[in-house]
Formats: sequence, C-alpha cells, structure tokens
Amino acid sequence: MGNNKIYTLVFVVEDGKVLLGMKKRGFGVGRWNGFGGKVEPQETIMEGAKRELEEESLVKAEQIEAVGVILFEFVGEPVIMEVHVFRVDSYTSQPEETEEMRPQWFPLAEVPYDGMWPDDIFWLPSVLAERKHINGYFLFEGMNTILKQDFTLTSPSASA
Ligand code: 8OG
Repeated sequence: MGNNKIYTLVFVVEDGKVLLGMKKRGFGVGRWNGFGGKVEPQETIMEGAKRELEEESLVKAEQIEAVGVILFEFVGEPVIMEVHVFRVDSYTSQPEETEEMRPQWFPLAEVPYDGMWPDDIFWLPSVLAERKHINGYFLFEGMNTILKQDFTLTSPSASA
C-alpha cells in the first residue's frame, strides 16, 4: 500500500454510549467523529491510536481492539487515506475538551449521523452496537458526496 497514508480512528464505548468529539479545526472540521489522526513513523498503528485518543480527549485507553480498516479515496487526490478503526471498552481519566476536539457522550440510539462523515451511517452502527468488524472502501468527491462504496461487516467470533 505504497501510496496510502495511515490514520487511526478510535471509538470509546461505555454503558450503551459512545464518546464522540466535535472537530474544532482541520480536516473534518464541524463534524462529530471518533478520535484519531496520522500515525507517526516510530510508532505502531495501535500506539498511534492511543496517543491520538489521549491528545484529543485526555482519555487513556486501558484496553483497545482493532476493528477494521477503511480506505478513503478523494477524486483528484492520489494519496489514499488508510484509516485503522479501533474500539476502546475500558479507559482511565475522563474526557475533556482540547484544542482539537469537544467531547460528548451519545447514547448508541442517538448518534448524530447527520453531523458526521456521510459514510459513517453505513458501517458505524454495526461496529458500535453489534461489535462487527469493518473492511471498506469509499470514493468521495469533495467532503459530502460518496461516488463508490464497497464494504463488508463481519462478526469476529464467527470468522475466528
Ligand atoms: O489528523 P486528522 O484529524 O486530519 O485525521 C483525520 C481523521 O479523520 C482520522 O481520525 C481519520 C478520520 N476520518 C477520515 N475520513 C473519515 C470518515 O469518512 N469517517 C470517519 N468517521 N472518520 C474519518 O479521514
């Protein structure tokens, strides 16, 4: 995957709620999302996920699980974003607002999909509520239009 740039995306889940952050700046500004960002050269992808979660929300993951990979291509952009998705079910230290994110808990039935990346509604409900794993590809034109999509949601217990 030579032309891919590696990113992380972390969802913290507790008691039927998910922690999302309102992105205050940069790519995806104005959208609710999990926490994450670019992986640095000297760290593993999972280390990058934990680091970004703590930098953006002050939450420290105690247990973290890799739940899949999504490739995002943007028309006119040669670099594909390879986003590694994680789920955290155990953590220490409470979420707090940072320069990048304003965190808020949402019941799983009230996740604000209208205010999120438009692909999320297709896969995130199954990842959050059914603990499915996601493997997918989305082709975007700009920030709002999905031109192509191809993804599978699997039950990790069934495939193990
Ligand atoms: O460092 P930066 O904030 O630019 O990293 C981008 C973050 O946005 C990273 O956590 C991956 C995430 N992200 C995308 N595309 C999408 C998407 O379509 N849906 C969701 N939920 N997150 C995305 O780059």
